[in-house]
Amino acid sequence: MKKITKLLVANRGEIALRVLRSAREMGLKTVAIYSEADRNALHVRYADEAVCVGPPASKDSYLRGDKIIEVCKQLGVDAIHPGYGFLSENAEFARMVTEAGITFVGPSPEAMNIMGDKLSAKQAVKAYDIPLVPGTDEAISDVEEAKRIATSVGFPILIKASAGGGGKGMRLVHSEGEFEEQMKLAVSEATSAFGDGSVFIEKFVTGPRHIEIQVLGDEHGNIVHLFERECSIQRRHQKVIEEAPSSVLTPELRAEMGRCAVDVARACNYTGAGTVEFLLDDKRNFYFLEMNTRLQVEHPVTECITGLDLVKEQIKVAQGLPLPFRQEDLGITGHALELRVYAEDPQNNFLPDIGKLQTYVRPQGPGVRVDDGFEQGMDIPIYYDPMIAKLVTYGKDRQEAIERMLRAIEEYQITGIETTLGFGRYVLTHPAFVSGDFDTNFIKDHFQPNVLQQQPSDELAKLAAVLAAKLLTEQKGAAAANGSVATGPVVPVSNWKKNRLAGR
Ligand code: MV4
Repeated sequence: MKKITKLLVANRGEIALRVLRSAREMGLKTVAIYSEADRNALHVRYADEAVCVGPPASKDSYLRGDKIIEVCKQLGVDAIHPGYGFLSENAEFARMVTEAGITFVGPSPEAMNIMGDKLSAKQAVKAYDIPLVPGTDEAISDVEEAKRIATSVGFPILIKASAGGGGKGMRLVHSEGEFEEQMKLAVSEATSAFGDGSVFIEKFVTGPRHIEIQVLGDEHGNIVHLFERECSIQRRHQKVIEEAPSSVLTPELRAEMGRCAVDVARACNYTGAGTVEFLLDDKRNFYFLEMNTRLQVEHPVTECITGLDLVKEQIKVAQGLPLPFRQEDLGITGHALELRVYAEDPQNNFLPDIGKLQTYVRPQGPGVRVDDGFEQGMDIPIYYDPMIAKLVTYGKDRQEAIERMLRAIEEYQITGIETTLGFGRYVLTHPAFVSGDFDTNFIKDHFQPNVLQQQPSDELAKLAAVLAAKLLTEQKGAAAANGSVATGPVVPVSNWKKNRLAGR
């Protein structure tokens, strides 16, 4: 047992606060780190101790692994939780932490290295029966050979950088004539972006859904999955809405994808919380894409439907404890949605809109969870990700989760900056979203900035949602997005300031 008594959170913002909360519940002493831009941040105030690790830029503070380890030694910290982003998937940092005698709350550096590279991930899972997108499972360097392979796979194809991820370093090739030029570009881009020019080919799956499975492994060889998250609603590889469970998975498909996800984790002796990403095509074939070796932003929806605290599970596993449940003990209850609220202006190409949170009042009430790291009066710093909050709602079914989300958006009061709240409401009331019939092209297909300008009453929005949802329940997903919902997408912004709450 590597007993943890004092935990340092090597992160900032909402995830730092979220991790600190679970640590506190477990009776651990807590340490925050912060940059000069985050002196007044909530995570700094929440922790028992806080140490400034440098100037605002991430590379001078939150990415300074050496300084962070130094802080641990000075304060007698025995474990580091890296959150997501920053150093969370840096195998070298994990190794340095371990070598300093500190517990890294996360997988081994070896597992991170295997899964951090798409081709080595494909190689690792080869021994298992896991469906991969047709293409190459080795780096291609010879253009002529690559062209032959692409032709036999069939266009359109994607050229992907092995070291890439989250959409970085991908090139779509429609025909043989474009191939050579695109491959040269892909290799040179991968070389400059990742210092590794390895690329491979995959058949392009058109209009896929992005479905990911949460896994959890311990140091005794036990691995379970915690079901899926549907993450297809994204804009330029930035997720906007996530939900669990997905409305397209049958129990059989869920079990099959779950088994594959567990095998992917087994292929690298995974410990801790991880996520296995799949594409699901329109015929419900699924393909393993990549594994993320960290706790993800959208983990709260999984917590809602499983009743687990993933951060606590991570910390217990890091202490060497066996998982306290088996796969057959786990189940799904209810439905959860997460809306990422960004300080961005949807009317202006989602440009980050930093500034002071003049008004900041969170929604409350049944089935609402807000994970954030700000308070009224605070400035949103320009140096980091513009996400201000994750608005999570939970209900007995999908319809209740949607209704609660719409109600929560209405209650949310934010002024001083533009946010994506109204954009979220647009998506949540769109018949294609409400019906469950959407894929990763949803925003491309259904959103232009001008849709946020017409502002019918919010009652109408609710009605639209309810109508479309009813249609779904009655016709079990088959119909819906066939145009029979006349109301169309409705309503942009939070209405609170106009009249509603003031009048009550
Ligand atoms: C694909 C694909 C279609 N076919 N691979 C984008 C992020 C990275 N994790 C993988 N991505 C994709 N890989 C094949 N063979 C389409 C995407 C993709 C996508 C995937 C998940 C969520 C949103 C997406 C948006 C555009 C493209």
